[in-house]
Amino acid sequence: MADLYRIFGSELSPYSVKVRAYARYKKIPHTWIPRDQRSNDEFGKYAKLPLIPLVVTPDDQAMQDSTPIIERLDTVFPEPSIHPGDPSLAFLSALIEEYGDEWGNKPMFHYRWFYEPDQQSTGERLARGMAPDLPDDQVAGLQQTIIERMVPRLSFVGSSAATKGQIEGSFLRLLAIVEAHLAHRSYLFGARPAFGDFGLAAQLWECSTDPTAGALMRGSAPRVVAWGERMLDPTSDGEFEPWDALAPTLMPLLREEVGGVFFPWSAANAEALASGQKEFTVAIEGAPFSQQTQKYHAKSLAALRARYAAVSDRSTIDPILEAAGCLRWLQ
Ligand SMILES: N[C@@H](CCC(=O)N[C@@H](CS)C(=O)NCC(=O)O)C(=O)O
Repeated sequence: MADLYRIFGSELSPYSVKVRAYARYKKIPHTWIPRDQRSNDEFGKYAKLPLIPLVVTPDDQAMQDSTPIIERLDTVFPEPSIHPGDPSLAFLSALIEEYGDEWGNKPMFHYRWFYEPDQQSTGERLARGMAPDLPDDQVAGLQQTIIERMVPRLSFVGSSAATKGQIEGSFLRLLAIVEAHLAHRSYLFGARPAFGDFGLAAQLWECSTDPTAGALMRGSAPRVVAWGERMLDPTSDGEFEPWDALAPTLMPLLREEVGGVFFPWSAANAEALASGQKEFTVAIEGAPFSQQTQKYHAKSLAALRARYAAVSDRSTIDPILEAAGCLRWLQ
Protein backbone atom coordinates (compact mmCIF):
# COMPACT_ATOMS: atom_id res chain seq x y z
CA MET A 1 0.00 0.00 0.00
CA ALA A 2 2.83 2.37 0.94
CA ASP A 3 3.95 3.03 -2.64
CA LEU A 4 0.48 3.25 -4.10
CA TYR A 5 -1.73 6.20 -4.82
CA ARG A 6 -5.25 5.50 -3.60
CA ILE A 7 -8.18 6.65 -5.73
CA PHE A 8 -11.50 6.69 -3.90
CA GLY A 9 -14.25 6.78 -6.52
CA SER A 10 -17.31 5.26 -8.08
CA GLU A 11 -18.03 3.76 -11.50
CA LEU A 12 -21.00 6.12 -11.64
CA SER A 13 -18.92 9.24 -11.05
CA PRO A 14 -17.55 10.75 -14.27
CA TYR A 15 -14.86 12.71 -12.42
CA SER A 16 -13.67 9.54 -10.67
CA VAL A 17 -13.54 7.56 -13.91
CA LYS A 18 -11.66 10.48 -15.51
CA VAL A 19 -8.92 10.44 -12.85
CA ARG A 20 -8.67 6.65 -12.95
CA ALA A 21 -8.28 6.73 -16.75
CA TYR A 22 -5.49 9.27 -16.31
CA ALA A 23 -3.75 7.13 -13.66
CA ARG A 24 -4.00 4.08 -15.91
CA TYR A 25 -2.65 5.96 -18.93
CA LYS A 26 0.31 7.27 -16.93
CA LYS A 27 0.86 3.84 -15.36
CA ILE A 28 0.75 5.46 -11.93
CA PRO A 29 0.89 2.71 -9.31
CA HIS A 30 -2.54 2.99 -7.76
CA THR A 31 -5.40 1.18 -6.21
CA TRP A 32 -9.07 1.95 -6.89
CA ILE A 33 -11.17 2.03 -3.76
CA PRO A 34 -14.93 2.00 -4.31
CA ARG A 35 -16.52 4.75 -2.23
CA ASP A 36 -18.88 2.62 -0.21
CA GLN A 37 -19.73 1.78 3.39
CA ARG A 38 -16.56 -0.28 3.72
CA SER A 39 -14.30 2.65 2.82
CA ASN A 40 -16.32 5.23 4.75
CA ASP A 41 -13.94 5.69 7.68
CA GLU A 42 -10.85 5.83 5.50
CA PHE A 43 -12.55 8.32 3.15
CA GLY A 44 -13.64 10.48 6.10
CA LYS A 45 -10.08 10.61 7.40
CA TYR A 46 -8.81 12.35 4.26
CA ALA A 47 -11.72 14.11 2.52
CA LYS A 48 -12.18 17.84 3.13
CA LEU A 49 -15.36 17.79 1.01
CA PRO A 50 -17.84 14.90 0.70
CA LEU A 51 -16.92 14.54 -2.97
CA ILE A 52 -15.25 11.94 -5.15
CA PRO A 53 -12.74 11.44 -6.55
CA LEU A 54 -10.37 11.64 -3.61
CA VAL A 55 -6.74 10.75 -4.28
CA VAL A 56 -4.34 9.98 -1.45
CA THR A 57 -0.65 10.02 -2.35
CA PRO A 58 1.83 7.42 -1.07
CA ASP A 59 2.98 10.00 1.50
CA ASP A 60 -0.58 10.48 2.73
CA GLN A 61 -1.47 13.78 1.06
CA ALA A 62 -5.13 14.08 0.09
CA MET A 63 -6.23 15.68 -3.19
CA GLN A 64 -9.73 16.49 -4.40
CA ASP A 65 -11.16 18.00 -7.59
CA SER A 66 -10.30 16.10 -10.75
CA THR A 67 -8.72 18.88 -12.81
CA PRO A 68 -6.25 20.08 -10.14
CA ILE A 69 -5.59 16.41 -9.26
CA ILE A 70 -4.53 15.69 -12.83
CA GLU A 71 -2.49 18.89 -12.99
CA ARG A 72 -0.64 18.00 -9.80
CA LEU A 73 -0.04 14.40 -10.84
CA ASP A 74 1.21 15.66 -14.21
CA THR A 75 4.14 17.39 -12.52
CA VAL A 76 5.19 14.02 -11.07
CA PHE A 77 4.25 11.90 -14.10
CA PRO A 78 4.80 14.09 -17.17
CA GLU A 79 5.12 11.16 -19.62
CA PRO A 80 3.38 10.16 -21.78
CA SER A 81 2.27 13.74 -22.20
CA ILE A 82 -1.43 14.51 -22.45
CA HIS A 83 -0.67 17.97 -23.81
CA PRO A 84 0.01 18.54 -27.52
CA GLY A 85 3.40 20.22 -28.04
CA ASP A 86 1.76 23.05 -30.00
CA PRO A 87 0.63 25.55 -27.30
CA SER A 88 -2.51 26.46 -29.31
CA LEU A 89 -3.63 22.84 -29.40
CA ALA A 90 -2.76 22.42 -25.73
CA PHE A 91 -5.05 25.33 -24.91
CA LEU A 92 -7.88 23.97 -27.08
CA SER A 93 -7.53 20.64 -25.33
CA ALA A 94 -7.83 22.37 -21.92
CA LEU A 95 -10.84 24.27 -23.23
CA ILE A 96 -12.57 21.03 -24.18
CA GLU A 97 -11.66 19.55 -20.80
CA GLU A 98 -13.41 22.48 -19.12
CA TYR A 99 -16.40 22.16 -21.47
CA GLY A 100 -16.68 18.44 -20.67
CA ASP A 101 -16.46 18.92 -16.91
CA GLU A 102 -18.81 21.87 -16.63
CA TRP A 103 -21.28 21.63 -19.52
CA GLY A 104 -20.90 17.97 -20.55
CA ASN A 105 -22.01 17.10 -17.04
CA LYS A 106 -25.43 18.68 -17.71
CA PRO A 107 -26.76 16.14 -20.23
CA MET A 108 -25.18 13.38 -18.14
CA PHE A 109 -26.96 14.47 -14.97
CA HIS A 110 -30.14 15.48 -16.80
CA TYR A 111 -30.71 12.18 -18.59
CA ARG A 112 -29.74 10.24 -15.48
CA TRP A 113 -32.27 11.86 -13.16
CA PHE A 114 -35.00 13.32 -15.41
CA TYR A 115 -36.54 10.13 -16.78
CA GLU A 116 -38.09 7.40 -14.66
CA PRO A 117 -36.20 4.40 -16.15
CA ASP A 118 -32.92 6.26 -15.68
CA GLN A 119 -33.78 7.25 -12.11
CA GLN A 120 -34.53 3.63 -11.28
CA SER A 121 -31.46 2.23 -13.01
CA THR A 122 -29.05 4.77 -11.50
CA GLY A 123 -30.71 4.58 -8.10
CA GLU A 124 -30.26 0.83 -8.03
CA ARG A 125 -26.67 0.88 -9.24
CA LEU A 126 -25.79 3.54 -6.67
CA ALA A 127 -27.56 1.68 -3.86
CA ARG A 128 -25.74 -1.57 -4.64
CA GLY A 129 -22.44 0.30 -5.03
CA MET A 130 -22.78 2.23 -1.77
CA ALA A 131 -23.97 -0.71 0.31
CA PRO A 132 -22.51 -3.87 -1.27
CA ASP A 133 -23.49 -5.99 1.74
CA LEU A 134 -27.13 -4.90 1.77
CA PRO A 135 -29.54 -7.85 1.38
CA ASP A 136 -31.47 -7.76 -1.92
CA ASP A 137 -34.80 -7.12 -0.22
CA GLN A 138 -33.46 -3.87 1.26
CA VAL A 139 -31.97 -2.48 -1.94
CA ALA A 140 -35.27 -1.02 -3.17
CA GLY A 141 -35.59 1.11 -0.02
CA LEU A 142 -32.12 2.64 -0.38
CA GLN A 143 -32.71 3.04 -4.12
CA GLN A 144 -35.82 5.15 -3.47
CA THR A 145 -34.01 7.24 -0.82
CA ILE A 146 -31.26 7.99 -3.34
CA ILE A 147 -33.77 8.89 -6.05
CA GLU A 148 -35.56 11.26 -3.69
CA ARG A 149 -32.27 12.93 -2.81
CA MET A 150 -30.94 13.21 -6.36
CA VAL A 151 -33.96 14.28 -8.42
CA PRO A 152 -34.25 17.70 -6.71
CA ARG A 153 -30.59 18.25 -7.56
CA LEU A 154 -31.56 18.55 -11.23
CA SER A 155 -32.01 22.23 -10.46
CA PHE A 156 -28.28 22.53 -9.62
CA VAL A 157 -27.44 21.77 -13.26
CA GLY A 158 -30.34 23.78 -14.64
CA SER A 159 -32.32 20.77 -15.82
CA SER A 160 -36.09 21.30 -15.86
CA ALA A 161 -39.03 20.83 -18.19
CA ALA A 162 -38.25 24.32 -19.50
CA THR A 163 -34.56 23.64 -20.29
CA LYS A 164 -34.88 20.01 -21.35
CA GLY A 165 -34.93 20.97 -25.05
CA GLN A 166 -31.72 22.97 -24.83
CA ILE A 167 -29.83 20.33 -22.85
CA GLU A 168 -30.95 17.46 -25.07
CA GLY A 169 -30.39 19.51 -28.24
CA SER A 170 -26.83 20.21 -27.12
CA PHE A 171 -26.25 16.52 -26.34
CA LEU A 172 -27.45 15.33 -29.74
CA ARG A 173 -25.40 17.99 -31.51
CA LEU A 174 -22.33 17.06 -29.47
CA LEU A 175 -22.76 13.39 -30.37
CA ALA A 176 -23.07 14.15 -34.09
CA ILE A 177 -20.00 16.39 -34.05
CA VAL A 178 -17.77 13.99 -32.10
CA GLU A 179 -19.01 11.01 -34.14
CA ALA A 180 -17.86 12.72 -37.35
CA HIS A 181 -14.58 13.83 -35.77
CA LEU A 182 -13.72 10.30 -34.64
CA ALA A 183 -14.28 8.80 -38.08
CA HIS A 184 -10.57 8.96 -38.85
CA ARG A 185 -8.86 9.08 -35.46
CA SER A 186 -8.96 7.36 -32.08
CA TYR A 187 -8.89 10.48 -29.89
CA LEU A 188 -9.90 14.13 -30.13
CA PHE A 189 -6.40 15.39 -31.00
CA GLY A 190 -5.08 12.40 -32.94
CA ALA A 191 -3.69 8.99 -32.12
CA ARG A 192 -3.16 9.60 -28.40
CA PRO A 193 -5.37 10.90 -25.61
CA ALA A 194 -5.23 14.58 -24.63
CA PHE A 195 -6.44 16.42 -21.53
CA GLY A 196 -9.70 17.21 -23.38
CA ASP A 197 -10.40 13.53 -24.00
CA PHE A 198 -10.20 12.76 -20.29
CA GLY A 199 -12.78 15.42 -19.40
CA LEU A 200 -15.30 14.90 -22.15
CA ALA A 201 -15.12 11.13 -22.64
CA ALA A 202 -15.80 10.44 -18.95
CA GLN A 203 -19.09 12.33 -19.07
CA LEU A 204 -20.15 10.62 -22.31
CA TRP A 205 -19.11 7.20 -21.09
CA GLU A 206 -21.37 7.64 -18.08
CA CYS A 207 -24.20 8.59 -20.47
CA SER A 208 -23.57 5.41 -22.43
CA THR A 209 -24.20 3.31 -19.32
CA ASP A 210 -27.67 4.82 -18.74
CA PRO A 211 -30.89 3.61 -20.39
CA THR A 212 -32.07 6.73 -22.26
CA ALA A 213 -28.81 8.44 -23.18
CA GLY A 214 -27.12 5.08 -23.79
CA ALA A 215 -29.79 4.02 -26.30
CA LEU A 216 -29.45 7.34 -28.13
CA MET A 217 -25.69 6.91 -28.29
CA ARG A 218 -25.77 3.31 -29.47
CA GLY A 219 -28.29 4.30 -32.14
CA SER A 220 -26.54 7.35 -33.56
CA ALA A 221 -22.99 7.56 -32.27
CA PRO A 222 -21.26 4.16 -32.09
CA ARG A 223 -17.81 5.71 -32.46
CA VAL A 224 -18.47 7.95 -29.46
CA VAL A 225 -19.50 4.88 -27.45
CA ALA A 226 -16.31 3.08 -28.50
CA TRP A 227 -14.21 6.15 -27.65
CA GLY A 228 -15.79 6.34 -24.18
CA GLU A 229 -14.87 2.72 -23.61
CA ARG A 230 -11.37 3.18 -25.05
CA MET A 231 -10.87 6.11 -22.68
CA LEU A 232 -11.43 3.89 -19.65
CA ASP A 233 -7.91 2.57 -20.21
CA PRO A 234 -6.43 4.59 -23.06
CA THR A 235 -3.21 3.88 -24.90
CA SER A 236 -1.06 5.96 -27.19
CA ASP A 237 -1.14 4.69 -30.76
CA GLY A 238 0.83 7.54 -32.33
CA GLU A 239 1.09 11.31 -32.37
CA PHE A 240 -1.13 14.35 -31.95
CA GLU A 241 -2.28 15.80 -35.28
CA PRO A 242 -1.69 19.38 -36.44
CA TRP A 243 -4.55 21.90 -36.35
CA ASP A 244 -5.04 21.84 -40.14
CA ALA A 245 -5.91 18.14 -39.98
CA LEU A 246 -8.19 18.51 -36.96
CA ALA A 247 -9.93 21.75 -37.90
CA PRO A 248 -12.63 20.55 -40.35
CA THR A 249 -14.35 18.40 -37.73
CA LEU A 250 -13.07 19.91 -34.46
CA MET A 251 -14.05 23.48 -35.28
CA PRO A 252 -17.79 22.63 -35.11
CA LEU A 253 -17.31 21.45 -31.51
CA LEU A 254 -15.59 24.71 -30.58
CA ARG A 255 -18.06 26.90 -32.48
CA GLU A 256 -21.39 25.23 -31.80
CA GLU A 257 -20.89 23.86 -28.34
CA VAL A 258 -18.00 25.63 -26.58
CA GLY A 259 -18.63 29.08 -28.05
CA GLY A 260 -22.34 28.67 -28.74
CA VAL A 261 -23.52 27.21 -25.46
CA PHE A 262 -20.85 26.72 -22.79
CA PHE A 263 -19.27 30.19 -22.69
CA PRO A 264 -22.50 32.25 -22.65
CA TRP A 265 -23.78 30.06 -19.82
CA SER A 266 -20.53 30.00 -17.81
CA ALA A 267 -19.94 33.76 -18.16
CA ALA A 268 -23.55 34.47 -17.07
CA ASN A 269 -23.04 32.24 -14.03
CA ALA A 270 -19.83 34.11 -13.12
CA GLU A 271 -21.56 37.49 -13.49
CA ALA A 272 -24.48 36.33 -11.37
CA LEU A 273 -22.10 35.17 -8.66
CA ALA A 274 -20.21 38.48 -8.72
CA SER A 275 -23.45 40.42 -8.30
CA GLY A 276 -24.79 38.15 -5.58
CA GLN A 277 -27.73 36.64 -7.55
CA LYS A 278 -28.84 33.23 -6.33
CA GLU A 279 -30.23 32.30 -9.75
CA PHE A 280 -29.58 33.51 -13.24
CA THR A 281 -31.15 33.31 -16.66
CA VAL A 282 -29.22 33.40 -19.91
CA ALA A 283 -30.37 33.09 -23.52
CA ILE A 284 -29.19 29.77 -24.91
CA GLU A 285 -30.14 29.29 -28.54
CA GLY A 286 -32.65 32.08 -28.28
CA ALA A 287 -34.55 30.62 -25.32
CA PRO A 288 -34.15 31.39 -21.61
CA PHE A 289 -32.04 28.97 -19.60
CA SER A 290 -32.29 29.39 -15.82
CA GLN A 291 -30.35 27.74 -13.04
CA GLN A 292 -28.99 28.27 -9.56
CA THR A 293 -25.73 30.22 -9.50
CA GLN A 294 -22.74 27.97 -8.78
CA LYS A 295 -19.47 29.11 -7.22
CA TYR A 296 -17.44 26.22 -8.60
CA HIS A 297 -18.11 27.00 -12.28
CA ALA A 298 -16.97 30.60 -11.76
CA LYS A 299 -13.75 29.39 -10.17
CA SER A 300 -13.01 27.02 -13.03
CA LEU A 301 -13.82 29.71 -15.63
CA ALA A 302 -11.32 32.00 -13.89
CA ALA A 303 -8.72 29.20 -14.05
CA LEU A 304 -9.41 28.77 -17.79
CA ARG A 305 -9.01 32.53 -18.36
CA ALA A 306 -5.71 32.43 -16.46
CA ARG A 307 -4.59 29.55 -18.66
CA TYR A 308 -5.41 31.61 -21.75
CA ALA A 309 -3.57 34.64 -20.33
CA ALA A 310 -0.51 32.44 -19.81
CA VAL A 311 -0.26 31.52 -23.52
CA SER A 312 2.69 33.72 -24.45
CA ASP A 313 2.27 33.84 -28.23
CA ARG A 314 -1.43 34.07 -29.10
CA SER A 315 -0.98 34.80 -32.81
CA THR A 316 -2.14 31.28 -33.78
CA ILE A 317 -4.74 30.61 -31.11
CA ASP A 318 -6.59 33.94 -31.28
CA PRO A 319 -7.85 33.58 -34.87
CA ILE A 320 -9.09 30.06 -34.06
CA LEU A 321 -10.87 31.24 -30.92
CA GLU A 322 -12.28 34.25 -32.77
CA ALA A 323 -13.68 32.05 -35.55
CA ALA A 324 -15.22 29.76 -32.90
CA GLY A 325 -16.89 32.67 -31.08
CA CYS A 326 -14.80 31.90 -27.97
CA LEU A 327 -12.27 34.74 -27.88
CA ARG A 328 -14.44 37.45 -26.33
CA TRP A 329 -15.22 35.25 -23.35
CA LEU A 330 -11.55 34.78 -22.55
CA GLN A 331 -10.34 38.38 -22.73
N1 LIG B 1 -15.33 19.40 -9.67
C1 LIG B 1 -15.28 18.12 -8.97
C2 LIG B 1 -16.65 17.49 -8.99
C3 LIG B 1 -16.75 16.27 -8.10
C4 LIG B 1 -18.18 15.78 -7.95
O1 LIG B 1 -19.13 16.52 -8.23
N2 LIG B 1 -18.33 14.52 -7.52
C5 LIG B 1 -19.64 13.94 -7.33
C6 LIG B 1 -19.76 12.62 -8.02
S1 LIG B 1 -19.46 12.75 -9.76
C7 LIG B 1 -19.84 13.66 -5.84
O2 LIG B 1 -18.94 13.25 -5.17
N3 LIG B 1 -21.02 13.89 -5.33
C8 LIG B 1 -21.33 13.60 -3.95
C9 LIG B 1 -22.74 13.31 -3.76
O3 LIG B 1 -23.43 13.26 -4.75
O4 LIG B 1 -23.11 13.13 -2.63
C10 LIG B 1 -14.25 17.24 -9.65
O5 LIG B 1 -13.90 17.50 -10.81
O6 LIG B 1 -13.74 16.32 -8.99
